[in-house]
Amino acid sequence: MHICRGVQTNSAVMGCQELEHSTFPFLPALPPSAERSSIELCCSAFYSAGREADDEEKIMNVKGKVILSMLVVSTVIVVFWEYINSPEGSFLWIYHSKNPEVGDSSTQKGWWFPSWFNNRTHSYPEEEAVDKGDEQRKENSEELQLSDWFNPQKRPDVVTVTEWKAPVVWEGTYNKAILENYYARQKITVGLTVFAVGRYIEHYLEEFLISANRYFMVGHKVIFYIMVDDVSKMPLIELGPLRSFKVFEIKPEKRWQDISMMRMKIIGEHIVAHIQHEVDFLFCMDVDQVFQDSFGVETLGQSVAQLQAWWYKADPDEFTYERRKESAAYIPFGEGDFYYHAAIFGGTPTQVLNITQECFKGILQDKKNDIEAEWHDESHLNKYFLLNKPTKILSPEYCWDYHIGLPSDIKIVKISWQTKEYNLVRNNI
Ligand code: 5GW
Ligand code: MN
Repeated sequence: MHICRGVQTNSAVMGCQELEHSTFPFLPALPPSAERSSIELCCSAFYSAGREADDEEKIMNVKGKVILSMLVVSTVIVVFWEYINSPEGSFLWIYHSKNPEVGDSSTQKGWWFPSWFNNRTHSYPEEEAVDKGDEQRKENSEELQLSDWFNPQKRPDVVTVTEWKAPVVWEGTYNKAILENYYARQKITVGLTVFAVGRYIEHYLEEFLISANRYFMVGHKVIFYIMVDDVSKMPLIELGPLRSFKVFEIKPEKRWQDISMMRMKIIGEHIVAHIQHEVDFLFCMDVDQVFQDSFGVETLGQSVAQLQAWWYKADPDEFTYERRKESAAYIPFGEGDFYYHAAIFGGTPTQVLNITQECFKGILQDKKNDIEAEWHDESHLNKYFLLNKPTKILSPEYCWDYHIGLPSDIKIVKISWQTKEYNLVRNNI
């Protein structure tokens, strides 16, 4: 099973080609005129046979017609067979074979985007209880259940399952071998977006990419999407064989708050324009951090949130959520599950698109109302995940700040924060 992008489109095109190839080669032999010309040749050689030859010509004509109608019938059967075996069971695949150009048009999104994602046979091992209605998934014998790879009892010291039954992935809770085997068979591609604007390029980007090359989704195809304001400053980095990168130049925002917030808009645009066709899962990360250890397939899921290292033990009423009612990011006291860190979030391209679009809507609404959430995009992300619960949560081991120290909860640090040198990196703005 291959959860490849555009499977739908490819199989539709192939279906079309196979059909043409199976019928077309017979066509030159088909036309009655061709039959007749061979019969005429025959007649000129044996004209003395006269009437008999005439009869024979009629018989041959009938034969030709029979062969022709058999071919028509078989063509109809082949077309019908393709029809009932096409994934949609519909002639719509003819339209799917056109690769639609992606733009801002929401009407276009409306008809092809959902069908493309809904028709995959891929299942998400963290979602045993969720999404049971999908017949295709049930039929899939390869389906991996949460209990196949996740054992929350291995870490009784920490919260490993949320109220909505999503796993919180801590070191020791997951079976790496089973997960690796499962995702290797699916030949997944994982994307990773990272922004580096202004001094963040020379300060953080190289270390981030070198470490990501070494530790992010080792053994799987990875595409780094690197957004910079000055392509000429891109560090030269040699990537491993399964890794590639795409660099995009973005225009810098005037206000620093906007650099961070505009990421939501830009990520969404890139998902729609190309990322959705290129990857099965996507992560979005801050650049001011470094991979320290394996950040692997145990982190993959439909929508993935990161616990903020400073707050993972705190009471929700202490969280630095946006507390002003006027903001779209408002979360009242008494509500909230966790404080999520905007430095890492991810999921399937559709889910990440939804995350970024909803957060950006909140940001725009706040701008209209002349208010800015306390922690900018992070406040909006926390509001989003309160309303749309993540299907998987990563423990603070996945994004640790060594300034906290190293409590016994933290077994293996997978990514660590860079020291905040705001005076060095932000004084340009
Ligand atoms: C600059 C000044 C203030 C806040 C952010 C920036 C900034 C952020 C910038 O000048 N250039 C830049 O590329 N960024 C991107 O936004 C980086 O990917 C960065 O990791 C991300 C979030 O900004 P951070 O990391 O400074 O925010 P915190 O919440 O980690 O302190
Ligand atoms: Mn950061």
